[in-house]
Amino acid sequence: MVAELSAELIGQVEQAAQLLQSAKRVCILTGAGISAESGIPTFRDKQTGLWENYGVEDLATPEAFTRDPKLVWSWYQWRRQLVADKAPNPAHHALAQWQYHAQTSDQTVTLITQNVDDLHEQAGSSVTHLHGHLWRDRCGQCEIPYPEQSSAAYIKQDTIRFDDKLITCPHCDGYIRPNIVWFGEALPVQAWQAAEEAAANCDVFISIGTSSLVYPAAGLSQLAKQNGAQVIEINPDPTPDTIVDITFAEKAGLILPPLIEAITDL
Ligand code: BV8
Ligand code: ZN
Repeated sequence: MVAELSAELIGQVEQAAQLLQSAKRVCILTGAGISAESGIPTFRDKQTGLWENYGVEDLATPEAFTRDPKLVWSWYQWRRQLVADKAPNPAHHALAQWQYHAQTSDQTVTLITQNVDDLHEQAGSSVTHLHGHLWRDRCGQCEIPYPEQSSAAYIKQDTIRFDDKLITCPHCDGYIRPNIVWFGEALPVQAWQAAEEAAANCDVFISIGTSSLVYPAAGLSQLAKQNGAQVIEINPDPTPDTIVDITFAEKAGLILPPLIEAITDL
């Protein structure tokens, strides 16, 4: 893996590995960019096909669902179909390997994601979802999980349907919607508290594959910095996150495997 890196990048990986190896608490925040190499388009990518004339902000809001539930539900069914056959990439696997290695060390590696796909779980990571789960539904009115048994441990129902027929809640006359945090909606309290605690108390904060544009998630690196953490960013494109100490302007799938190898081998 390291063979693909330039001498400069190898030096940066070694510098970051030294920092991370001695860190007691690490907080990682991932965004859509970590799933890009698995073939899942990011939010920055232009929408395609049927959806090319819609912006995420036109569809991922409670107002859009109230106005046109069928349109919004169809968009999520289309996204589920798009994501269903995608697999974790080397970046997901590297993070899961690091968490596994940390179990027998005195290091805590907390993974927080903005993503609604389950590729971190598929790679074996334990992860906190700030913006919900693409594979979970709930009633848009009484908020009961649908189907009810899916509210327990995270299971990806094998009986996922992709048709875009609206489903009415068995308990009230509300429509079933994805259990996802839309723009203008509050984040799940426990998930947000876990993210704030991890960011405020970490020695190193790593931001991977996020444009750092959406709040409150985008404020976590600032919170970490204010509490004395070093901040590392892995993103091929520049972001407005100006408090970064080490920037890898590269793809996560290229940087994370050698970085985790360097940390766990040290
Ligand atoms: C809230 C689920 C308050 C949906 C998402 C006006 C009205 C209301 C609210 C607001 C407002 N103005 C501002 C706000 C706040 C708003 C916000 O921040 N808006 C933005 C647009 C300014 N935030 C909210 O509304 C949040 N809620 O504030 O509630 C409240 C409080 C109490 C009570 C009631 C209300 C909720 C925000 C969550 C929205 N849901 N996702 C779905 O998936 O359908 S957001 C969605 O976009 C993602 O989850 C993520 O969080 C966000 C940004 O996406 P990224 O993950 O960063 O992906 P992106 O495509 O942007 O970037 C990818 C990056 O990867 C790029 O930089 C690229 O260069 C890089 N990359 C590409 N390839 C690779 C790579 N990196 C590494 N390796 C690669 N190979
Ligand atoms: Zn209901």
